[in-house]
Amino acid sequence: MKLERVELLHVAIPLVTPFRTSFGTMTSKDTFLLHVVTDEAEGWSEFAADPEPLYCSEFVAGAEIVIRDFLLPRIAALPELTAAALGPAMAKIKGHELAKAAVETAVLDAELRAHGMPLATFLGAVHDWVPAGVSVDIKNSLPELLDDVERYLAEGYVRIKLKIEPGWDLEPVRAVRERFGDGLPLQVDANTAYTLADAEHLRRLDEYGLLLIEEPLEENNLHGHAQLQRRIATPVCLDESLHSARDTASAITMDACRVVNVKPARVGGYLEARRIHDVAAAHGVPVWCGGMLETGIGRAPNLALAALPGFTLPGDTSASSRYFAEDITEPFVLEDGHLPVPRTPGIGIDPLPDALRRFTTARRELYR
Ligand code: OSB
Ligand code: MG
Repeated sequence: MKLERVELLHVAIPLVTPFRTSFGTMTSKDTFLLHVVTDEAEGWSEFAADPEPLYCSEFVAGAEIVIRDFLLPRIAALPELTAAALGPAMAKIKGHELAKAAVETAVLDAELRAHGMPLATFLGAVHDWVPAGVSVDIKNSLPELLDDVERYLAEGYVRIKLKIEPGWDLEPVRAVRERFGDGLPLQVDANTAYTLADAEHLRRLDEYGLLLIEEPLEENNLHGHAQLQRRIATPVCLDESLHSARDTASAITMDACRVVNVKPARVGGYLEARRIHDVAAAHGVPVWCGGMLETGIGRAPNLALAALPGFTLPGDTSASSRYFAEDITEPFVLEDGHLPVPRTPGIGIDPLPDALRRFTTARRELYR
């Protein structure tokens, strides 16, 4: 393929309810889409991070500059544009996995559309439907939390994840267990809110039979997570600390990570995400697909990945209605606790022109 044009569309889509975590509160999904035009096909992707670097070091305005000034010139210089060639072409640019993932995914979408192949087929998906979990944010009160969990369970979600932070951890977990029983698949996500000094406190979560505790300690503190795992029975799962298949191999070897949250954006794209799946599967470590409150453009390819055989735990890939009253694509709808894996070429979905027009706040041509 030959790269002809790359367009960036800033979008802002209101969330149905604010989403509060240990690192901040979001009220809208405010990011950009990339639209790549080649001589053979077009592709779409969504940048996964937010306007502020609170979840990770990348952010919307910074990613636009990185893509425009450092990534696109390198891929435009390739004699033949393929998704596989992008990793090596972008490797000299340090970090910026989420920006690289946006570029790679849009090119991969175009390439697969040119070949008439669905992303699920390309990645090696073995399921047509994937079980959906839901990530429940930090609430102002326990009754509010229990109401939300009850509603999600009534909608069919098969696993609940509670966001936790110091002051909102043992009580909400105990309340959810008391109300919904020991059979409910339940896990927690701290988004780096604790330190190793909290190990004895976190050990008190052991009695609640959680599937896992996600990223309790500082980003990239693999040693600390291994130390913590020696002191608690709940399996430690890493999110923020894993940026590559190599990180994942190191973390597994150190026993810093007994479960892996795979977010393709966090690891530079779907090709590296598949390698992480392979590394974890080879070690018998379960993986699941994380989320970043994506619009349908980011959700569709995540569902393809979540259909790989090593994704043995339900992910944070919830239905569109969990996030948005109106999405930028046809919505993904929960059926019996599952979401369908897109089976048309590429990522298998396009923005709806009318919704895209209304949600777009700025449009810039990054390459021509
Ligand atoms: O840590 O998994 C996380 C949302 C934004 C940023 C980080 C995280 C999350 C979630 C929600 O937990 C996942 C989702 O429903 O998309
Ligand atoms: Mg997380």
